[in-house]
Amino acid sequence: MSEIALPARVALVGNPNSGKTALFNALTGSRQKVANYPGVTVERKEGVVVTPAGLAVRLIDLPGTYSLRARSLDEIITRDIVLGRLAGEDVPRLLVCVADATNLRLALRLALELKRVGRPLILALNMFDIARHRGFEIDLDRLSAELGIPVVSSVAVRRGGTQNLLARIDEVIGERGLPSAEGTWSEPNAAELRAQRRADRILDAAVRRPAGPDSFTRRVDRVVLHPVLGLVTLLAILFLMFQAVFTWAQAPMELIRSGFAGLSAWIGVVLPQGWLLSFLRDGVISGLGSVLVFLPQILTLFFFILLLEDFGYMARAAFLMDRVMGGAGLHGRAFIPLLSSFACAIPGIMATRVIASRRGRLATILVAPLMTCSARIPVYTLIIAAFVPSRTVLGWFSLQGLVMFGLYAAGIVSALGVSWLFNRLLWRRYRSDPFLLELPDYKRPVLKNVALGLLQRAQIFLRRAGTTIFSMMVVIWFLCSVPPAPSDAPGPAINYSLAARIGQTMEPVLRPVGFNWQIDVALVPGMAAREVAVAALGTVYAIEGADDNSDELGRTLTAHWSLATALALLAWYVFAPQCASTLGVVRRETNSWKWTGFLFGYMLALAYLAALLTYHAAVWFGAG
Ligand SMILES: Nc1nc2c(ncn2[C@@H]2O[C@H](COP(=O)(O)OP(=O)(O)OP(=O)(O)O)[C@@H](O)[C@H]2O)c(=O)[nH]1
Ligand SMILES: [Mg+2]
Repeated sequence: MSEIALPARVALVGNPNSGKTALFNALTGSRQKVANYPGVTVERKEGVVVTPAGLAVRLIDLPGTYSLRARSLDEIITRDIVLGRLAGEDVPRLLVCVADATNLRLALRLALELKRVGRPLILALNMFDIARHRGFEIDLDRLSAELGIPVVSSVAVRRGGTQNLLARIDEVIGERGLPSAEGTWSEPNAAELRAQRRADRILDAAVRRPAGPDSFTRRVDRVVLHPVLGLVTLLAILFLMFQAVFTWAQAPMELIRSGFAGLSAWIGVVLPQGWLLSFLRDGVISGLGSVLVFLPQILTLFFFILLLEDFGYMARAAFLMDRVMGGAGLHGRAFIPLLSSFACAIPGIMATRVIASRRGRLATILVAPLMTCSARIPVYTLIIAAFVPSRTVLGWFSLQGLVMFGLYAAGIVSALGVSWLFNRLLWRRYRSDPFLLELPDYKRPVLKNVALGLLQRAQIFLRRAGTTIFSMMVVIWFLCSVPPAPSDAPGPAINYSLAARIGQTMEPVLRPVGFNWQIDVALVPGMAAREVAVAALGTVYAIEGADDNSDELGRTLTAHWSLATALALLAWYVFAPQCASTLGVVRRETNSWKWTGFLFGYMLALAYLAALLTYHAAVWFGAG
């Protein structure tokens, strides 16, 4: 009888990109990721709603699907939840089929299929604002009568846009009580399949559609999907992004930097010389400051990505890249996971669940960590800002922005190359199945979504700084400070520390690629999070150069490294299998230590090779 105490579960089921997550967020006040392309949600999420009648309901947001005949992992999750097949979990008492009101054909088919599951079902015609604006005339009563289920309109992104749905949930649960038996579903037989084809007839009876497709979308797509203009647009967008990262972010970065410099000077005045001052100034402030300063750049990049996602551009980019990706043996559906990996490889690797074929998915997982995740940004920009002159080339391109663009391009090109190679070596006769992607209509970006997305990015970054990075800083400071140097020691005290000993042990292996022991030692804690390497360099050099106390790490680096070393470190970072959490997720998603080890090994080999070649080429050109 314990079940009575638990609120009923209500599941949101629907085609990809129909606005389930937007609806879920609106109803539960959550902030799950919403974007205008199919396949955003790959996991179920649960939240609580209280209906107008005061009924508490547990709402579940699910990955999008076209049918219960699931193929990919994300669709299987949806099917199993809908049917209540997961052990130890309640069966949903009510299904809400969420449909994009401007795109009802497949949605009605799904609704008819869901009806066969035999539990209460409501059809929510979402994006009703867009449908009305474009001139759709939808007869809700007729639709409801034809389908034999309640039908409501909804606008997930507008205040009050979910009222009808909430009221109907109250009614349905109130009038029918709560059935709890397991849902039933089986592969439809021929007669049942025919019954589902009624969808088209129902659609014709209840919906009058505008004559043509969305004209704004059509006009934009004429440029954006054009074989030549489309690629030019894509490149221009990427390019603008990296220019902005280096120009817009300068002012706030300067502010943060001088804030930390002020703090560091102040603490030097109020605290006496000693280990506490060293810990706070060289460990905490130098270390964290050298990482936090990159927040504006990270947010600038994400501002663009979030805007494009909400507008509906990303699916077009996937479409444009399909040929190239196919040539490299990647499935068209790999685009979005790879794109997500620009934020972080972890959500990217999870997003590969939308790829049905095991090999296609594995290939994508293996190359996702080559995409330039945001944790590389601090490393890249630190070195670029220090070593690449800040000038414009060809009129108005910033040279620093160009180099950054080049590093991102290197990540993408190597991912394609590696995938191509694996496809030839590992599974020679692999042919991917055809790529079907619905191109959503463009939508005006919801600024609130973008703002919330940025806020979340900032939170993630600050949380990392406060936990992983901070605790690593404590360790690094400790390693750099013990044992203390003998009082008559010539040279900096750090040369006697444990850190120096670790670095010097690694040095013979990494000397050929141009790294000094300070870099070597920074790479180790970089396994916890890539940015830590920057923070570690901040600390190592702060402790080492107690007297030439330059408050800017970049300037210290130019004094200690050759250009060749700096370039080699950049090359290393394009490939290095850093960050243990990524390896953890690869292990979980592939369910194989073998592939995880393979990933680590091949990336490490590439990193070493790339750094080696870069270093020697640079030395040869006189940059040693
Ligand atoms: N104008 C308008 N836009 C909406 C509405 N509902 C959702 N959107 C937008 O539609 C896009 C897709 O919304 P999501 O909530 O991510 O869709 P989803 O069904 O969760 O998609 P998947 O997780 O990929 O299956 C986003 O850009 C939303 O902002 C609506 O009622 N009106
Ligand atoms: Mg979603």
